[in-house]
Amino acid sequence: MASEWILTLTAQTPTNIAVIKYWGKRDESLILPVNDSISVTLDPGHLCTTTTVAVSPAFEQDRMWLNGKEISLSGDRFQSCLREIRARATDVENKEKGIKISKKDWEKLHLHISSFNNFPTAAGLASSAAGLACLVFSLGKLMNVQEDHSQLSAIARQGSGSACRSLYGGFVKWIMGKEENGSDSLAVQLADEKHWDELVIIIAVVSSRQKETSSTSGMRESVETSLLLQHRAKEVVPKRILKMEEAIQNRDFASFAALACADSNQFHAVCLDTSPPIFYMNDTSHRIINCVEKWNRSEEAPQVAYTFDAGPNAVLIARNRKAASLLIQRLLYYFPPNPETDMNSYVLGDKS
Ligand code: 2P0
Repeated sequence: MASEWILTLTAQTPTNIAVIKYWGKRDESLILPVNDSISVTLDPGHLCTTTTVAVSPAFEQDRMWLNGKEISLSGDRFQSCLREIRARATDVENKEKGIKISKKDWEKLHLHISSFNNFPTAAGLASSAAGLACLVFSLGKLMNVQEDHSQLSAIARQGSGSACRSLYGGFVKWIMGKEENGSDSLAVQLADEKHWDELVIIIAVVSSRQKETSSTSGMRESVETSLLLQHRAKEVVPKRILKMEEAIQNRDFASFAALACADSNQFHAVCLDTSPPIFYMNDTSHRIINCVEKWNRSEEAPQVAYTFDAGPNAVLIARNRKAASLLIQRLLYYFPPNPETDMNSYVLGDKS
C-alpha cells in the first residue's frame, strides 16, 4: 500500500417527513422508540445532506465538519455509528490509485467527514435525519460494508432515530422492534418513490431559526411527564399505522390526509401535555392549519394534508399538481413573502 494517499466518497441523502410521528424513546442510549412511525422521503436534491468521507494514513484522528465548521465527534451517538460501521468494514481495493485496504487496516485508519445541509440545520426540518443517514450510508460505501439498507438503518438509528427512515426512498416504516438490544428496530420500505408520485410536497418555512427545545430533550420530557404520550403509543398509533399502510397501498388521499393531520395534531398535543409544555408551532403555523382545514372542508375531497415536526414550519402534501398550484396561490395570498428575507428560503410573513 502506498504511504501517501487519500480515498474519498461523496453521497447525498434527502430528509424524510413523518406522517405518523416518532415521539418518545423507551431506551435513550440505543434510541429505541415507544411506537412505530411512517414517513415519506423527499426527492433527492431538495432538502438533503451531502457528505464526503475521506480516509488517509496521513490523518491523525477522526474529524468532522458540518456546513464548513468543525464539530466534535466525541458524542456517544457519532461514536456508536463509527464503531458499528468500522466493525462491518471489508477489504477495499482501488486499482487506479494503487490502494488496498484490508479489513484490519480500517481499525487503525482515521476518517475526515464533511457534511453540508442545503436547508436550515436544527430548525425542525429533520436535518439530523438526512445528516446521520448520509453519514452511515457514505461510510458504509467507503468501507465496502455488505449489509442491506435495513441493517444500515439500524446503525443510522443509533445516530438519530428519524435517520433510520432516510435510508430508503418513498414511504418508509420504522418498526419499533421488541428486542432489548435494538436489533429489530429498523426501517423497511412500504412503497417506493414511484408508487404515489402524483403527491407534491411543499415546505412553508415559517421560521428558519433553531428551535428552543431539541427533539431529544423534548421527547425525554414528554416520556417523563405526558400521560397522553402513553395513551398515544399504546392505543392510538398501532391502529393508525395499519390504517396509514392501507391508505398508502391504495393511494387513498382522503384517509392519508385525515391520518397525517390527526397524527401531527396529536403529537403537538403531547408536547402541550408535557410539563413544562413545549410549543413548537406558532400563530402562523396555526393559521396555516386553519386555512388548509377550511379549504379541505369546502371541497368534495381533501386537497392537502399538513404535518408539523418539532418546529413551526409547515409540511404540506398536495394530492396532485393542480392542488399544489392552488395551494401556492393561497399561501402567497394569505402569507405574502417577506421582502427582507433571503430569496433562497421563502419565509412566510405573518399578515395577521
Ligand atoms: C419524526 N421527529 O417522526 C418526529 C416528529 C420530530 C417530530 O424524529 O433524539 O431528531 O435524534 O432520535 O430523530 C425528531 O427526532 O430525535 C423526530 P433523536 P430525532 O420525524
